[in-house]
Formats: sequence, structure tokens, C-alpha cells
Amino acid sequence: MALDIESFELLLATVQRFVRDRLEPAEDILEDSDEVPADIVRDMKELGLFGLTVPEEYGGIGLSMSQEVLVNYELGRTAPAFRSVFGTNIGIGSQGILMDGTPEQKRAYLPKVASGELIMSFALTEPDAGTDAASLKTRAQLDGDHYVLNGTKRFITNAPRAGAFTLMARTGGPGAGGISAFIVPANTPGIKLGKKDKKMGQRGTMTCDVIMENARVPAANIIGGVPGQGFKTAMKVLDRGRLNISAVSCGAASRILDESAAYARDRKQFGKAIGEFQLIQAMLADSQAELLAGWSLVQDVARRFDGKPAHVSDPDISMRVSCAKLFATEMVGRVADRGVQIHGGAGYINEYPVERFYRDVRLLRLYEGTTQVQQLIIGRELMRRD
Ligand code: COS
Repeated sequence: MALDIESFELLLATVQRFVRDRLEPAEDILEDSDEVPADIVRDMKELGLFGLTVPEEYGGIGLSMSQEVLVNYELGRTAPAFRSVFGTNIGIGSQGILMDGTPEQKRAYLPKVASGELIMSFALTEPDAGTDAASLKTRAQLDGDHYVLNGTKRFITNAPRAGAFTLMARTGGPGAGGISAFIVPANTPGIKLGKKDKKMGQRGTMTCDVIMENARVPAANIIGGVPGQGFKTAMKVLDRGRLNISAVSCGAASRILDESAAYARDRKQFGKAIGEFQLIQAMLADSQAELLAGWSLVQDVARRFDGKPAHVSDPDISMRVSCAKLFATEMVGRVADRGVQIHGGAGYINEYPVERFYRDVRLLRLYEGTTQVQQLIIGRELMRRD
């Protein structure tokens, strides 16, 4: 599944222009209001951003993984909250249906996801199940042809905007094999949202708890129709999600580097531009080299997904995804830190984008699997090999 080269180049150029001319100038408004302006959301829908990954047969654009990371790189160059509006739709919110859903589920949900009529969100994490996702406690009890859901999901991105959740709950015994993935409409009686989380950065993104008290969901809403497959679905979804976060990290690093180089060219001390001093150049050089290394890795891993059916997983690719997420998200943390350092005291003032990026990129090392989870996945895969 991929868009033809000519159409894709046109799309990529449009996204680049949209980021530069429309989103970057709105970053301060976003930061102050903690909200993505409604006219920007409307333009995103018109551009087709909500349907980037949904196949054409369901009304989307149907990008390949290699194409998707290129688009996410461009979106990474601005505040993450803009991408977040549709990020769960093209990513973790809907991919479970695309990968493992029944033909009926795909037909019922994917066209609405692609048009942006339906916002989907991914609900795995719980108060007591973060890194140890297989220990989740949300209970789904069979009652006739429905399941009754009870439990709490935590830090759920886009929950206040969501029309439906891909939600993991326990239908069976302990461990990963007892988990099923459900499509849960947000307006199901018994579902409540917690208050909006106050975060360190990424202002304009919306996260909160999703609380279920006897919420009844049709048994037909189990993704793929077979209970006990939900953990695997979630892990496959996260494989792609983690690579997209790696691409966003590279995009963010490129913007921070551009801002830092521009500042170094402009700012004068000791009678000349600070960029003429080799100690400043060394920081820029390290950031440039690390960015190129990370981006090469992300593109290499993306190519390995292309041409493979979405529902099939490959432990070697999962391991490489973890390498990409580990490296790219840590890399952008270092690039942001150097960016603030190059700006000096000005880098600590929110007049400059590096101050905001410094806070925004911190989350990239945490969500969709911490750096330590990525290390664990890589280490375990290496130990499995002869
Ligand atoms: N694709 C397909 N299947 C996968 C998979 C993948 N990437 N990763 C694991 N599985 C399968 C395993 O093969 C195993 O199947 P079998 O029981 O048939 O052998 C099953 O899922 C359980 O896997 P595993 O034993 O590795 O589970 P663990 O409980 O040890 O969990 C970690 C492993 C820690 C890696 C996992 O819980 C994880 O990724 N945690 C972080 C969660 C996360 O990213 N949260 C963020 C939420 S979204 S913001």
C-alpha cells in the first residue's frame, strides 16, 4: 500500500508548506491558549491529514510506512499538539482495526476515521499498568451478547475529542493472553472522562483518564471478533506508532537545529557572531551528525515494513523499531538541550521556540514505551537468537 510517487511528492510539499506557513506562525497562540484553533483543524481535514494511513478503498490516502515517516518528519518541525489532533486517527487509535479488524469493522469505522468525522483514541495504560501493560486490570465481563466494562484508563491522548476508543480490557485470565481489544464508542453509557491532565509541555494536546462503570459494549466490538488477541494487536499497533514517534523526533531535531544555527549566525559576542566560535560549532556539529544518524535509521526501518501485510509482525522489525525509538527520542533530547545552551539565557525564555521544544520533546522518551522498554525489547530479542 503506497501512494504513487508523483502524488506523494505533491502531498509532502503541501504538508511542508502547511507546517511552515500555517502551523509555525500559530505556535504561540497554541502555547498561550492550550488549544488547537478550530480553523486549523478544519484545514487539516481538508488536506486529508486524518486519512493519511487509511487505505484508499476506505476513503484514505493509504501511505506506505516510508511515506508516513517522511510526513511525520515534517510535522515534527512544529509543536506536537498540531499532529496530535489527527495523530491518533492515523496511528494508534485506528491501526488496530486496520490490522486485525473484521471486514465489517473496517467498513464501519475506517471511512469515518479517514474523513475526520470520527476521532479514535488508543486506551491501554492504567493507573497500575504502564510499562507492564500485560498486567492491566480493566475487566470485561461477558453478559449475553455484550461485555460489561469496568476500570480506569490513564493519560489517554485525545480522549476529550474521541468518538471511539481502541481499548484493551481483560476478558480472560491473567497475563497477555487474557486481554482483548475493543472498539468502544465514547458515548457508551457508563463512560466518564477525568479532568484534563496538566502537563510539562505539549500544550494543546489533550489527555485525561477514561473511567468505565458498567459500560456495556457489544461482543461484536472485539477487534477481529476473537477474544484474547488484544495484547498482540496493541503491540503491533505500537510497533508502527513508535517508528512514527522516531520520525517526529527527527523532524523536531531538525527544527531545533535550524533555530540554533540561525541564532548562532545572528547573535554577536566578543565582536563576532557566536557561530564563529568553535565551541558553538561543536554543539551544532554533534546535533547535525546525530540527527542524520537517527533519520537514516528511521528510514531504514520504515522500508522494512513496506510491502508486508499490516497484520503480520516480525520480531526483527520490532527490535529495529525499538532501536529507532531509543536512539531518535534520546537524540532529540540532546539536540534540544544543546539548542537551549547555544541560545544561552535567551533559551530559557519562552520567546524562543527552543524553550518550548525542550519541554515538548521530553515526552517522546516516555510515551509509547519508555527508553527502558525499548532497551528491554532489544535485549530480549538479542538473547533469543542463537
Ligand atoms: N507484535 C506482535 N506480538 C507481540 C509483540 C509485537 N511487537 N510483542 C509481543 N508480542 C506477543 C508475544 O509474542 C507474546 O505472545 P505469545 O504469548 O503468543 O508468545 C505476547 O505478545 C506477550 O508478549 P511478552 O511476553 O513480550 O509480554 P510482556 O508482558 O513481557 O511485555 C513489554 C513486554 C514490556 C515489551 C510490553 O508490555 C510493552 O511494550 N510495554 C510498554 C507499553 C507501552 O508502550 N505503553 C505505552 C502506552 S501507549 S502511549
